[in-house]
Amino acid sequence: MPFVERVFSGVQPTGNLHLGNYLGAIVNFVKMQETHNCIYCVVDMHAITQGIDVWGGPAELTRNTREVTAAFIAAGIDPKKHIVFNQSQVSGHAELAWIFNCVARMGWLGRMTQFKEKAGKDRENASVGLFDYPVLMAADILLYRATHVPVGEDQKQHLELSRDIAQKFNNDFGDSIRAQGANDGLFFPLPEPLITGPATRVMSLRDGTKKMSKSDASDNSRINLTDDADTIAQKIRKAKTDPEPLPSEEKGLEARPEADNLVGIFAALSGRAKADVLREFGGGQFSSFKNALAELCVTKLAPIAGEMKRLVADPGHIDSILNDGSDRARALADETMKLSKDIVGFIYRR
Ligand code: AQP
Repeated sequence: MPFVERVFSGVQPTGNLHLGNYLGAIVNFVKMQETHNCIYCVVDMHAITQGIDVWGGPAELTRNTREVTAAFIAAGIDPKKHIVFNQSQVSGHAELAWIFNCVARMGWLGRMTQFKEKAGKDRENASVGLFDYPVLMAADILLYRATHVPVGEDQKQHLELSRDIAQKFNNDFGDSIRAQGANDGLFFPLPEPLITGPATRVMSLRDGTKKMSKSDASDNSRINLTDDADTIAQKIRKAKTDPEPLPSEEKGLEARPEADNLVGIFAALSGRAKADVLREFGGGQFSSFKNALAELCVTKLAPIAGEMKRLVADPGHIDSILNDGSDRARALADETMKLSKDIVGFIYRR
């Protein structure tokens, strides 16, 4: 069965969006619009998998859902040509996740490093939802039979699990799928991760070995998309570096994670190669490079922050975008759910 190429990806409304989310995911979301039909989802059901202290409670979830939607649009996603919606408005995500819960194996989920990191030592106290997060993610993607998923490097393992689930479903229900007329027995595509660009893993400004993250206790570890110019400049000035000047060649960044990260951010924001950035700044002190980086960050992020502010001031408009996107997503999802129910053998009102 040839699959129509379709892009799906999501972002959790769990707090301040940061430069890592922007460079690792949203920039690629914008680019993919030129070549594919795209579905971009604010994954509010994923957001509640951690403790309420992490996602902030109902009012915060609503506010963050609108803010992520605003970030998508401010960054250049067109919600009329493509689909922008919030996950909880389309019940197919939860329904397909249940079927996949019965396809995925405990051992597969037990190997997920993100669960181990997020649950920490107190695994007994982690929510069942946090453990099951990658199954819901597989359902998000496969509900639209999406073929391509732009994500940051940290999501690679979850994407591999989505492929395993799709493959096992196709195998387990092969006869039923063939009986439906799909003679090669493939109902779900094996979605391909698109982990591209020079900043697939943006690291913390305080520790070049840790990824930049919304949940880091230190706000100085990340540049938030809504930070003002002074805050951005201050965070970059304070960013951890080492005492050596910048190298003139990329090889010189090896074993210097903080320098490598800052050069990578500069390269990604300016659309230049790291080697090119080092040709300009190599041999110089960090202070002048940091000034140029701060200026670049402000130039690129200030218009997005300004537009986000304008958009969130009108929640009714954002909600109408999400409602319209959800209606269009639901039409596609319902189709997949009907076929999936036929394949599994569930009776439903036709
Ligand atoms: N540091 C990063 N570098 C590159 N890409 C990143 N992404 C996240 N952090 C980085 C990518 O952003 C997309 C949306 O991420 P998410 O909000 O759905 O999930 P997350 O990984 O939980 O984000 P955070 O910011 O790291 O949150 P916490 O602190 O909760 O762990 C994904 O494509 C992700 O790869």
